[in-house]
Parts: sequence; structure tokens; C-alpha cells
Amino acid sequence: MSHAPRTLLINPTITSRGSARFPLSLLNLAATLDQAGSSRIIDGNVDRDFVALTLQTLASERFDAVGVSVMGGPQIAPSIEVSKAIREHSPAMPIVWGGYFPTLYTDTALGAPYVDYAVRGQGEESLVELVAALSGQGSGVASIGGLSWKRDGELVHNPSRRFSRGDQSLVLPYEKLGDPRRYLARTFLGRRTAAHQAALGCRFRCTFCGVAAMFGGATALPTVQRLERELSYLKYELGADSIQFFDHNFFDREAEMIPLLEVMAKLEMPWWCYARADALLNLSESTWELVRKSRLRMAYIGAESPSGAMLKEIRKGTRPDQTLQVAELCRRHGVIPELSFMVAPPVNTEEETELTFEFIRELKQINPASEIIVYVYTPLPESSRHEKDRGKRPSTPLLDLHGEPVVFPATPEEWTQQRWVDYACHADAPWLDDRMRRRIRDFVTVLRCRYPTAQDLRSPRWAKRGLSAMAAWRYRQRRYDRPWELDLANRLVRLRLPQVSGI
Ligand code: B12
Ligand code: SF4
Repeated sequence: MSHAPRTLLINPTITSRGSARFPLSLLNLAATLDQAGSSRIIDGNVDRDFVALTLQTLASERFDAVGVSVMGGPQIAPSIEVSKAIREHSPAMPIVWGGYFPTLYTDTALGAPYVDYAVRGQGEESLVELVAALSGQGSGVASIGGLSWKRDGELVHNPSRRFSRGDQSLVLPYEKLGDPRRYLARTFLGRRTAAHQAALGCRFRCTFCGVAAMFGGATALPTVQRLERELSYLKYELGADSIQFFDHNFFDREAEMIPLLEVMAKLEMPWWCYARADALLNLSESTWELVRKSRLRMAYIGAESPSGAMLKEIRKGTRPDQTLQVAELCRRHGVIPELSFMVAPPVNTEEETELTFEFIRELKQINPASEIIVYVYTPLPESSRHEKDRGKRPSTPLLDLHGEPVVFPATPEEWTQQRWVDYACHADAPWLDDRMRRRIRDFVTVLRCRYPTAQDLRSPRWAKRGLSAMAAWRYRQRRYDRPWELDLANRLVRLRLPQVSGI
């Protein structure tokens, strides 16, 4: 007999204690599921004992399916743990994995005995149709777009869904998180910063980026009404005083951005977002005036490389001179550019890395307030690119330190090995030797001591000044090697690194 479907949604622990942000993926899924059924959210970033809580919840309430949100890197181990526990205690419960990991590595995720379904890409419609099918309504699973499943042990991939621009009338059910105010965090933006997503997707298709693999070059901005309604709720109902936009890429074409910036100028909440150098350079002076009024404090810009050839190879679509120009432009307008770089590519590893260090120095001269993030270049395997891009301009084959082809993990368990977690976190790659790792670490140590991040609220000002003075000679003379005295001082002060998680 059919009944209104009920789904348990789980966000396995990924952040450190006390730094949970709204689990936006689950809030969006819950909002859609609740239109024809109901759902409950367990957030492992808040309920640290989320595996036990999941088992208790399944034992005391009826559900038709459990959906687990899985991002590559440190979230895989807790995702495996909770899925295995569910399989053991409720063997008949369908387990669905969704998010970046199953989208990019579908066969790897679905091959696991504790994953029954993998949803690729945006999950709202596929999950609603899947739980309807599982609760005896709707058509069978074979017709659900974006779904991968198992038929007699064989993996079946239904056709993908088209990009969905999102339901503009959707209201996120924050109340499902208990008191949503506990997700507001003290950051350099304000005392109560909220995480929010306004625009979906990104119109670019950089070969290394998970967003391109998820959206295949599609993007959609929110309507003015939706943005105003959502930000007003965060400001007036929850008391948020600043916003961190988890959009894939916030700034789009100028004409379409103006009405959105007007909303933000009206609400006057300091904000942080992802942006591209070219988009910011294309804004007119009057739009920059609006940006200033809207109180944009920091923009995370993927600078990636100082090499035009590498930027072409990864299809970034921006040039190194634009990175330099945007640093200057941001300085003039009082916005801190948070520029991320990918060093140590598999070819010309050392040369590209040293060039990047020099380029970072040039940027620091143009705009000393620029925040710099140094990642190791860890491209996605060819198989995980968006189906529209697969096989097109294949990237250079990846070889390890011994010249052997890099073989990516074939199971979620293998992805939990430290070297693969590091790969997913852009912290290490199989073609790096210890000397190169050390060189990168030493440069980053000297740089972050010389220029402590504005996002570090914990270290006292005197400590930051002291470290900066200690690091000055090394930075000036490019003596990055073995900065033992900075390591020692750092152990006492524990300076933070600027990073995506932010703030
Ligand atoms: C917030 C965030 C985080 C948060 C955690 C979020 C959480 N789960 O609590 C933090 C800061 C901890 C984090 C960490 C990392 N992140 Co992160 N993160 C993001 C960010 C900015 C937003 C994600 C988000 O909330 N989006 C909004 C929601 C609505 O979209 P969504 O999550 O994609 O969900 C949709 C679908 O994926 C799907 N879906 C998701 N879950 C589920 C579950 C089910 C059951 C179903 C059916 C569907 C489904 O449906 C949803 C609605 O359409 C994205 C970039 C972006 N803008 O998306 C990067 C991103 C997801 N992160 C990424 C990465 C790599 C990381 C790291 C592993 C590494 C790094 N250096 O950043 C680190 C780990 C660092 C560490 N050492 O701990 C990559 C993933 C790409 C990839 N190659 O796998 C992204 C895309 C950034 C990027 N451009 O590279 N991250
Ligand atoms: S512009 Fe940024 S978000 Fe868009 S595909 Fe490139 S790296 Fe990813």
C-alpha cells in the first residue's frame, strides 16, 4: 500500500567542532521532499555522535529511505561508517548517496555494498521521485533521471537530468535544524555570519573543477524577490549580521547582477563570495559603487596559475594579467581578494611552482592585503568530468613519481586513505617528492607569517605583528628553506591559514 514518503537525510561530520554551517544541500532537499511527504535532518557537524543518533532515529520512526550527502575527502569515512551501521541494523532500508562524491565517482560509490542508489548532480527532483517509487507511488526507478542503481548486482545509470534553475518559491525549512541560530558563526565578517547559496552553477567549465563536473557549464541567478526574502529572513528573523555565499560563482553578467546588488546594498550585511577576475574587471564604476554600498568584504578568486599556457590547458578562461589587475581593482574598492593558486602540476612541477611563488610576491606588492591560498594541483580523473566534456580535449595523462600512470581508487574505502584524502583536499599528489612538499610548506609558512590572514580572529594582534617581523628577512631575501624559528613560534601562536571554509 502506498503512503506519504518519509526520508531521513544525513550530513556526515566534516567540520571541526563548533564550526557548523547550514547544511544547504539537505535543506534544499528537505524543502522539496516535504511538498509531497516529510523528512528529518541529522547534521553530523552539530550532532557529533550522529551514527548512534541515526540508529536510534531509525529504530523509533518509520522511513522509506535514508539519503546521505557525500563530498570527497574527509567526509567519506563518516559516510561509510553511518551507511554500514544502517545496513547492519536495518538491512532492508534503502541507502541513497548524493552530492559531489557520487556524482563524480558514481561507479566507485555505487559499487559499495552499503549504497543502493547514487544520485548524480542536483538531487531535488531525483530524490523526490525515488522515495515516491520506494514508498509504492510513481513509476519505477528505471525512469528516474540522474539516478544510478543496481539491477541484479549490475550498475545501471539512467540518463542525466537537464540543469534545473531551482524552484524560486521554495522556502528552506531551517526549523528542522533545531535552533538555526546555532549555525551563525563569529567570523571576520561579523558576529553572526550565515552561510547561504543564491546562484546555482557556473557557466565555465574548468577541467579541474567539481562544479564544472556537476553542472556542465550551466548557471542560474536567483530572482530579486527570492534573494530579498531569504536574506531578510536571515537578517530579521535569525539575527544574522553578515553572509558567506556558498554560490559556485557569485558574479555573473553585470546587467543581471545589478538588481541583486541593489538588494544587498539595501540590507547592508558584509559579505564574502566566490568570483572570477574577468567578471569583476568587467563591472563599470557605477556597479562598483553598488558593490561598495553592499559591503562586499572579500572575494575568493581562483587565480590558479601565473602561466597563460596552464590557464588555457585547464580551460580557466582568464589570463595572468587579469589576476594582477583584479588585485589592484579590489585594492581601490576596499575589497580583499582571496586568491587561490594550484602549484606543483604534474608537468614542469618545480618550474611552475617557483614561478607561482614569484607571481604571488608580485601580487603582494600590488595589493598587500590580498589573501593567498596555495593548493596542490590535483586534477579530476577524466571519467569524472561532466558527460558533455568527457573525451573533449583530454588532459595530459597523470604519472606518479616513478613515471607510472596514476590509478584512482576503486572503492570509497580506498578514498579514505590519507594520501587520497590529501589528493581530494588539494594537499598532496602522487608526483610530488618530499623535497617539493617541503618547499611548498616552507614557502607557505613564511608567507602566512609575513602576512597573517585577516580571517584569523583568534591570534592576538601583537603575536601577528611579531611573527610578521620575524618572517620579514626570510621573505625579503627569498630564504624560505626550513623556517624552524617560525614553526616554533607558530606552535605557540597557532596562526590560521586563509581557506575556503573560511571564515
Ligand atoms: C560548504 C562547502 C564545504 C563545507 C562543508 C559543507 C557540509 N557538507 O557541511 C566545508 C567548508 C567543511 C567544505 C570542505 C571541503 N570541501 Co567543500 N564546498 C562547500 C561549498 C562551498 C558549498 C556546498 C554547498 O552547500 N552547496 C549548496 C548545496 C545546495 O548544493 P550541494 O551541496 O551541491 O547539494 C546539491 C547536490 O550536490 C545534491 N546533493 C547533495 N547532497 C545530497 C544528498 C542526497 C541524498 C542526494 C540525493 C543529493 C544530494 O543535491 C543538492 C541540491 O541540488 C562547495 C562549492 C559550492 N558552491 O557548491 C564546496 C565543494 C563542494 N567542496 C569541495 C571540496 C573539494 C572540499 C574539500 C574536500 C577540499 C577543499 N580544499 O575545499 C574540503 C575539506 C577540507 C577539510 N580539510 O576538511 C569541492 C568538491 C569537488 C570535488 N572535487 O569533490 C567543492 C565543489 C568546491 C570546489 N569547487 O572544488 N566544503
Ligand atoms: S569558474 Fe570557478 S566555479 Fe566555475 S568552473 Fe571554473 S573553477 Fe569552477
